[in-house]
Amino acid sequence: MGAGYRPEPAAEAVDRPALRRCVVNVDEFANSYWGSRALLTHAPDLPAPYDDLFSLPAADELLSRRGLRTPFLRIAKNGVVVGDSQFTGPGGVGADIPDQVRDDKVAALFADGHTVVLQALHRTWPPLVDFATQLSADAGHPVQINSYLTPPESRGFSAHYDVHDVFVLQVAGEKHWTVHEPVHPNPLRNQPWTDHSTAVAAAARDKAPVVDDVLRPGDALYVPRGFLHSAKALGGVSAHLTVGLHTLTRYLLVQELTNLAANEPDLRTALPLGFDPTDPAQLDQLLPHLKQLLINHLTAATAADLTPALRRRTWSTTRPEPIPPLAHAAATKSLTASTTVRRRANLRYHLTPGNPTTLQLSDRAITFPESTAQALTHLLDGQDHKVGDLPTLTPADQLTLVRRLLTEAVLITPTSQAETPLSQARPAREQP
Ligand SMILES: O=C(O)CCC(=O)C(=O)O
Repeated sequence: MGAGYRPEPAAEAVDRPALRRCVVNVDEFANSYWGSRALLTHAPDLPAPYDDLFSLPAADELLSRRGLRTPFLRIAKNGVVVGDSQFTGPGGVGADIPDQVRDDKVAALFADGHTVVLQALHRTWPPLVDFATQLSADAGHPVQINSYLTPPESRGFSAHYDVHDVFVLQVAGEKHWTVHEPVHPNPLRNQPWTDHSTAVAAAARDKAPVVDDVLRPGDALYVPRGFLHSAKALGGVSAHLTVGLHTLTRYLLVQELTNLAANEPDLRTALPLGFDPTDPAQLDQLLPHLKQLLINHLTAATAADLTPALRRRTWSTTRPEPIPPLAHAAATKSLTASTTVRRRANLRYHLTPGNPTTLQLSDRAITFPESTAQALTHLLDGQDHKVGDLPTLTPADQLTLVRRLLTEAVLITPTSQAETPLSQARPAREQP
């Protein structure tokens, strides 16, 4: 599998509806831009503007009526971040925790030219919860969403790079963006721009930008991680969504491959008595043999050795479709043979038929009798199923199995889910 390998999309993300709102041609994006080039797409070429996802009134509601707390908010002007205490305080009786956002303070800072950043909207604003869930299924990488609200003629942040890829989706107003090639390509999460601040400032000042353009409502800009960027609002208030893809990298696989070395007894032996690991001469004596042991170990490692660790590490980074606890409990209680159920969208799992049949989830494994394997395979395929139609089980066993999977939050009943774009689109990451 070479560097240019492109996997087929997960079965139920084939249409990639969220990704298609960010780029015109998904295949061209995957082959020619992903991780390597910035891409600006203007609204007329995209399916729809983004005002169904977020808006200035939505931002106002979050800032004034939702009891938002830090760190769900950041405020900055011209590259200087404002301390939390300047815009937080207790919320009054019954809500006196002091880290709550003060709407009056935010209003004053915004009027003074500060940019307000609403963070983790993929957790707090329902249309963005659904959009992030779908996009992470479409892209195969975990997604977070922030929004930047900038007053007219203002700049919140100086040139910097992010350690994740972003789609900038312009919601309201106009913002002038400048994007430059990286000074440190493909930064890992522990390689922030502040480690290269002098080079970043020099490149942003002296080099020709790869994007130097104005984003207007409905435009989308893809900025791969490492690319330097800064932006300034033009005449009106600007609001954009920054949809961050927390890129899973080849280095992640390298880390997990080397972690497997912990299973090799020879690699766990003690260093010689009196050994000084900071002395290059002593290390020189040891390294050739050690490297050879490691190479032997890496050469023997298989994909099957790696997958359990990778499941543990990656599955918990993305949340599946939300479940409304009260409606879900009511639906579970009133289950009958005619109830329709389906797998919870974007739930990560691995089913191993056998005695017992094991369903591996992100945080636990559940076992079932072997006789349920066929019914389980049906139930997990992402489609709607009537309980009474499940194969190979008696009516009583059909109900028992489905009730268990509802209780484990593996299945949902479509009727108990809110009518959201997500529940209609049924995104999922299929794991055969
Ligand atoms: O709008 C700005 O000032 C910067 C925005 C930014 O860095 C981002 O969206 O990632």
